Amino acid sequence: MKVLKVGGSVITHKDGFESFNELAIEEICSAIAENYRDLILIHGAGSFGHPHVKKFGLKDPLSVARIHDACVRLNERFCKKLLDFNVPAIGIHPFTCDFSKISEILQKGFLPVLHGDVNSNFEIISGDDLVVKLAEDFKAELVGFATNVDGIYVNGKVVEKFTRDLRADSFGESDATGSMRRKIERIFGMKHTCRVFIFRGNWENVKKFLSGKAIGTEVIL
Ligand code: IP8
Repeated sequence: MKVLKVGGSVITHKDGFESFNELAIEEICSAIAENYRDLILIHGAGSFGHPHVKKFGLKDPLSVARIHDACVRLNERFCKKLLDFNVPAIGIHPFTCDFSKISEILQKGFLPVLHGDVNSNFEIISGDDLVVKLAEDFKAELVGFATNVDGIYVNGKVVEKFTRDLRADSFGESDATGSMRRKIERIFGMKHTCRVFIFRGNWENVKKFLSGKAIGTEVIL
C-alpha cells in the first residue's frame, strides 16, 4: 500500500483565491495514470479551503459548510482531471465519508481520492493527519508528501535523510494547518513504521515515488 498526499500548494496557486493550477495537476495526473495500483491519494485544500478558513473561521455551521464546499469543489476538479487521464478516481469527502468503505473501493480497482476538510465538531481535518491515519489503518509500506519544496531543509540545504535529532529550518507555508515542522511532527507521531518521503510535486518525482524510488528527503522513523 502507498499513501500519497499532494499539497494544496502544488495543485493550486496558493496566493490566489480558488485558483486551480491546471498545468501542475496535469503533470501529477499523468504520473499517477501510469501507476495507481494500491494507492490512496489525498490532496490539500490550497487556495480553495484555506482562504475560506481565514475569511469565515469555524464559528458556525454555515462557515464550516462553506469551507467544506470549497474543499469538495477542488476534489471534484482533481478527480475530473484524473478521469481525463483514464484513472478511475473516486472522490471521498472526510466530513461525510465512511472510512471503512475505502478498502472495498481499493480492492475493486478504484483510486480513492481524499482531501483536507472540516468536520462536524467545527475542526479542520488536515490532509497530513489523514495521511497518518490511513498509513496506520492500511499498514502502508510507502508514504509520500508531494510539496512545493525539494525536501526538508536543514541549515539551508535539503537533506537526503531526516532523523529525529535534526531540526528543520523554519520556513514554508504557514496556513491554517501549519508548516514543514508541523508536518514532520505529525510524521514522527505516526504509530506505524514505513518509508516516508517529502519531495517536490512534479511529474518526474511522483513517478519515481510511485515506483518505490528514493526521492527528496526520507524521514527516518
Ligand atoms: O491543506 C486543510 O488541509 P491541508 C483543510 O491538507 C482546510 O492542510 C479546510 C483548510
